[in-house]
Amino acid sequence: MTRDDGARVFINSTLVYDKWENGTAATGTDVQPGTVTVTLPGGPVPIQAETYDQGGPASFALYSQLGAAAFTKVPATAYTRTFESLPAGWGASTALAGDAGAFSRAEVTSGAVILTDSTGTAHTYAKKAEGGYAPPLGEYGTVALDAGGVVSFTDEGGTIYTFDAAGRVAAVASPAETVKPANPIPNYRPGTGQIVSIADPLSTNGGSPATYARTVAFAYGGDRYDRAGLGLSATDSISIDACPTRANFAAPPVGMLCRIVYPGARGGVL
Ligand SMILES: [Ca+2]
Repeated sequence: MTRDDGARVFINSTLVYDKWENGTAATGTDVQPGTVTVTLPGGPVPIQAETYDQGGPASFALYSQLGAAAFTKVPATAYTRTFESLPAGWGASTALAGDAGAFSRAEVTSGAVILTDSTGTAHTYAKKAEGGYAPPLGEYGTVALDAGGVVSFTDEGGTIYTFDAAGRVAAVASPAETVKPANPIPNYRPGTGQIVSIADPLSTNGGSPATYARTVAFAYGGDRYDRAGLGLSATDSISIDACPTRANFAAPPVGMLCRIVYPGARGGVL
């Protein structure tokens, strides 16, 4: 840590750094090793960091060390962000959201289930004293939790969203699909819930698993070609960014939508 003044840090709900006191450690790194050992399960874990300032300058930074390597400040890219594909103030067209991709995340709190749609708007379903959840004013969806706390949500049109344990969309089922399977098929990136492609079900090759000739692909800041699914050809390098940074421009923020590839496009450098 560097801190000015007090700081404490919890990793996976365990207090691992505890200097809730006045003082500065703005130059160099204040190490408090051996206080607590936390075994990390792999994958994202919650980090809670608290700080206060009693006066004068104020600063706060978290460092990590791998083996005997030098301490390095934990980069912003190491943190899992709440999924947000578009900047504030931007909206998603049907091509990005679609009827089948309107909700991207579910969060269970002690008093409510909060659903986030593809525009970043939160829909709070408050827990009722008699059981179940009350929809927000003007909405008529139904939220249910299974024994493991996994959320399923049925919107007013009958579309059923199932979320995984981390709150990301796991499956979307539309009632019309059983009659006339023509709805676009969204494909989500595991772990983040970002939509990576939307396929036209009528362009299926009939295989199992099926592949689709007509697919719109989405790439996000930080993606490489091999992750973005942008239709590589043999001459493309997977080591280049899906959204290359042009001279005099800043790189797209990590996780932010930066490229949409329509059917027939060839993967290549922008
Ligand atoms: Ca201070």
